[in-house]
Amino acid sequence: MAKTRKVIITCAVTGAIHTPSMSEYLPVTASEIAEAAIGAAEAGAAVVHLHARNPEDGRPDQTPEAFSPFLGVIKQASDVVVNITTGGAPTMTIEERIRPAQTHRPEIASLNMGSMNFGLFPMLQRFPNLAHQWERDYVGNKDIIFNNSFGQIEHIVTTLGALGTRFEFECYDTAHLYNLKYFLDQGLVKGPLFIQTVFGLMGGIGAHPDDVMHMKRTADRLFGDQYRWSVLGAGKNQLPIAAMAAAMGGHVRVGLEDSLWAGPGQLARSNAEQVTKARQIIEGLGLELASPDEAREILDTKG
Ligand code: KMH
Ligand code: ZN
Repeated sequence: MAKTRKVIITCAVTGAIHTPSMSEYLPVTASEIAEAAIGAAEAGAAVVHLHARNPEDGRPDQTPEAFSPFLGVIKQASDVVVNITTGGAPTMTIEERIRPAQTHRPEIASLNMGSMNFGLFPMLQRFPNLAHQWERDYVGNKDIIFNNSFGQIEHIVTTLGALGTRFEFECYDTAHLYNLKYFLDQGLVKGPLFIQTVFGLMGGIGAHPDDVMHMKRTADRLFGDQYRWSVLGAGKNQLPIAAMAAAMGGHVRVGLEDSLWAGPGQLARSNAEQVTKARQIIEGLGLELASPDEAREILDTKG
């Protein structure tokens, strides 16, 4: 009998883009982040992508110490694959961004494959009543450039690669796939590459089905069978993009980092709620969820 294809759900539980006033369900404290990650794993996520926040006001916090309390709790409770951000927040320096992964040596770290404008400001129209001034300054900033130069990318792959960390290569446009191809050709990264194609963020590629097809075709042409394809749709695009990719052989990422929503005008009450919705789509297509150990095998995290 043919084996059923296994689909990896990654859950990005809090991120650095959404702010606490946008949703009371956004995890902020270490215990909220731990609870959200464990809940997502119990609902079917094989990988959790993690950022930390200052518990006082919810600001992104990229100190290694901010990650320690929830990493310990998650490890105790679950065998979920841990993925630590090196993106941090687009306002942080590369040295700040790399430190949590350098310190905690996760199985996976995110790696953003190119610089781009980061247009958070349209969100201000949807959330005019942000409680903190820092939130208004951050979201309202029209000059955010997400800096990921070739030198910075090389610094991350060599520093973290030497520690045995594998990468979630975040590609927000086709140029980022070509950048990744350069690093592959130079022998600085090795397959299977876990490529997270990102759709619908202002500054990156759109979220039209043609955009998804174009990214996939380009990745197929550049990487053949040397990559594992996953998708992330921002905001309302989250589940439609997940459904498309799951049907086309991809893996999916959900979580409150990428979308606060469970449906039109309906805030997701937890990360687990979004994982459950993705799971229903995947299982409805006759596919199976990958367990954490199956994800390790698919992504070759053990090298
Ligand atoms: N917020 C996502 C669109 C990172 O943490 O390295 C991208 C992200 C970046 O997850
Ligand atoms: Zn992230």
